[in-house]
Amino acid sequence: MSDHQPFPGDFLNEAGLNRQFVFDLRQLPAEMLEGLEPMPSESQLILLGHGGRRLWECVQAYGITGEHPIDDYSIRSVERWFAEQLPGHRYRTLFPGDQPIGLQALGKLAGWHHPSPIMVGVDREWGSWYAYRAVVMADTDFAPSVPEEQRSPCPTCASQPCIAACPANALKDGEFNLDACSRYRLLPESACAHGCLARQACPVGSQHRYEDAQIRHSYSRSLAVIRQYYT
Ligand code: B12
Ligand code: SF4
Ligand code: SF4
Repeated sequence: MSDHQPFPGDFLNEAGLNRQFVFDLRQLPAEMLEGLEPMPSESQLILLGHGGRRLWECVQAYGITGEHPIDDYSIRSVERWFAEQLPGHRYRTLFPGDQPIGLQALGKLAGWHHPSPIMVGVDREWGSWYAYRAVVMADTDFAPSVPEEQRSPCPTCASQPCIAACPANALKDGEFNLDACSRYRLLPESACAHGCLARQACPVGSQHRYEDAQIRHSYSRSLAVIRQYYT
């Protein structure tokens, strides 16, 4: 029998934070912990993500408005999770926050991130329809998670429809051309101002494709960041 405390995952699944991974701090490479300065009582790093549509439904139901509704909702959900399911435990939310954290690098260690021509990670089950929502350092004692393997669909995707679907040819030379993508997205009549045609063309996990409103919301945010880079 394990001595670890049970992981209260049902609450998170219900809240739309349905991808969860527990790292023991001592199993993480030192460079992942740089600048995070764990306190002696902190023993684990918990990575929370979402896959599919439920998170956005929860955000809408929660009625959060403002510039960062998904981040705000994720922070509140983590607060509620600790208050209701893990009373007495101490934690720090590292992301969302000001701390720079390589989420895809962390996702790689968890077996979530698999590189793809579109740069957004793509997974056999979720396709590209997942993202990283929170990273928490805590004094918990959950059983460390085991990374899932062989979940990348790209190596066996013979026709690679994502590449041909990009009107800016940003994926064509085996390297993502962020400049070509960004310039195309900024054009007045761009077909990609509020969504990515290459991402939509990927057949993997299409049943988990976000609602149009979520796609529009997220791409409007990245477009605003790109606009700042280019002005
Ligand atoms: C800066 C950033 C951007 C910048 C540029 C990326 C860049 N090359 O600098 C911009 C604003 C363009 C961007 C856009 C998007 N992003 Co972004 N972005 C980030 C952010 C905040 C930091 C990345 C970084 O600089 N890491 C540090 C450096 C040192 O790491 P790195 O190892 O050198 O680079 C890694 C990534 O940056 C990635 N990468 C490199 N170039 C590009 C280009 C793009 C477009 C993307 C998505 C990734 C990417 O490849 C490396 C693999 O590990 C991460 C969140 C995070 N904190 O990690 C999200 C993140 C990578 N973005 C994400 C997403 C979803 C998007 C968008 C699809 C959002 C949207 N719906 O509009 C768009 C892409 C659409 C498009 N074609 O424009 C997700 C990816 C989720 C996944 N499943 O993998 C992340 C992880 C955020 C999250 N909370 O989950 N993004
Ligand atoms: S279309 Fe194929 S190569 Fe492109 S992201 Fe999807 S699985 Fe990967
Ligand atoms: S947003 Fe448009 S231009 Fe950029 S990679 Fe996707 S399809 Fe290509």
